[in-house]
Amino acid sequence: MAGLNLAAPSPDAWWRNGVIYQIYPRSFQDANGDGIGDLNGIRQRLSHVAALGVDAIWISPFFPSPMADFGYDVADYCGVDPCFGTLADFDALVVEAKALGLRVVLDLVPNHTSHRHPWFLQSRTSRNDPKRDWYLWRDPAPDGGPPNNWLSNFGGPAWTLDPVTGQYYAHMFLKEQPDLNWRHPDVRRAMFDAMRFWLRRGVDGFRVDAIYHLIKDEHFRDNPLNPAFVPGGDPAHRLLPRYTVDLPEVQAIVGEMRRVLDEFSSVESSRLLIAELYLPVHRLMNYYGMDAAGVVRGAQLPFNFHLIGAKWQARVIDQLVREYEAALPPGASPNWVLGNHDKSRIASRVGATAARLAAMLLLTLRGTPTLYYGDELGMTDVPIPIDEVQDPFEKREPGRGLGRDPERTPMPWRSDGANAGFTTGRPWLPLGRDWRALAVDRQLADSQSMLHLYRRLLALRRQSRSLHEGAWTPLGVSGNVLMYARGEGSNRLVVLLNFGAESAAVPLRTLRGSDASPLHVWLSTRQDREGVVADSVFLDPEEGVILGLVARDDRGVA
Ligand code: TEU
Ligand code: CA
Repeated sequence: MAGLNLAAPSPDAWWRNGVIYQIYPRSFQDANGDGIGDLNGIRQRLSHVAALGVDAIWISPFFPSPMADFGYDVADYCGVDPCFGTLADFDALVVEAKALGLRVVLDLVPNHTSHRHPWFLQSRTSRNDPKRDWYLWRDPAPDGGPPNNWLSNFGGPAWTLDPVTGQYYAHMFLKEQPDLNWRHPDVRRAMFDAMRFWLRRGVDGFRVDAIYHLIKDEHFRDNPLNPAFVPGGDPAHRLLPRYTVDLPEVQAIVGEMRRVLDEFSSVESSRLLIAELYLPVHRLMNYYGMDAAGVVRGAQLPFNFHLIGAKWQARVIDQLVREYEAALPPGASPNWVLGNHDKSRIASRVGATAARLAAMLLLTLRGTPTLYYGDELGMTDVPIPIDEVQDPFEKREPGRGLGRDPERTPMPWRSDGANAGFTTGRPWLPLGRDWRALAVDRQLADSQSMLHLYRRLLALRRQSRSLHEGAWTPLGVSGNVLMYARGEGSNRLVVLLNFGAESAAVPLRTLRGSDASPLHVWLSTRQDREGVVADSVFLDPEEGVILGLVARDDRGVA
């Protein structure tokens, strides 16, 4: 039993070493044949998620919505859109998820509501309406145009003139998504009550959408020009979002949200706050909300999206992980993300073989990984014919590669039949051409599939204390091979990731330090090659391996 290395993590920190799986509900499983995934579909597929070996699901919005932004335009924070099911379906989903050991995290969209939300309908009726100040209304500029130069993330101005009262309202996204005024105490109260509604129903936390936008400059100053803007790029990047993003007051709100979650936390189980923020590493750190005693009072997981934009080179990733690890305040937990419903899929960004390497990277870094549904199958971005485009961003800025439909296509479950077992009807977005080869049933039958690699990696992470909570120690870069260790002493694991298109040899003496014993291959991304390595590790192009001092067989359980 040498090297046996199992430990129960501290009970309040399920999320600290847990793995989160993001479900985009429209595209996961359709249970009623209308071509749109739904809550009952998720229920049918929970066993897939549990067998994968993750700890929690985060479900993108399923609340009543006109679907201008596919649910990120909420018309009722305390309900279920009929296209996704009912509140009873949701309650059943929670019960069934818990029974399988899965936590449930919801998507909270507090920055804006739908333009059809009763709050906005009331707010727009008159300048004196009690709900007027729940949103951001301003007079036109002297020329009748928008009050300032702020831009919508989806192209065009962040202001729309409402003829009813002759004022403009602000929207960081679509005009169908008016921004709430988070300086108004009643807005905060209303949103916190919506959180409590779901917490009482047993949810384990929230991923909070666009959280860094919550507060805008109170003087409504113009944003400065972005000197690095390249014409033809994302039009929202023409300006630097100085007065619309990451204002210091946001952090106080994050603290308030956390206190709402803590009302429902217990020693056995803390409720989780995940903050969606695209920010440089040093600015992310503020969102932990460390207090003087070194306790996280803000978001436990301010999303770290840096792997999404990083250049796919060992040296770049090495630098990124070092910078991020070094920036973490003591007591704060790291987290990593490869993709989500807004970004090109990892397998399309780096290629099919390197996507296996990316899986090993994601699941062997320290902290909490978030997986995007379908990445465990190696799904790629699916080109969408122009007449089938759904995403409003693509419709507003067509043909520029900004649209998000390609990474939101239906999950292929079965290689037989017409629509991959996703729906008996017509899927709301087309399946990728490779859906038969990618289907879950096919991959289950192939021990070398991406799905089995994900399962093995997740199983290893669960079994190995070094992997799920051990220290991360950089071992440098050799050529295009990224090298790091997890854990200490005889339990230490070494991870070698060959980012290069050439094979590589890594001499063991560069890894082992003073320890002279041979290393054992625990897992490779390319083939079954468990065995002893005595001198050098030879890596195929884009191969990753996990090595241990002690052979798996000698370790008893792990
Ligand atoms: O995305 C918000 C967000 O921050 C991104 O759109 C961001 O501006 C961009 O990706 C930076 O590169 C969230 C949701 O994830 C997205 O699906 C919604 O459309 C949006 O908010 C509005 O709710
Ligand atoms: Ca459906």
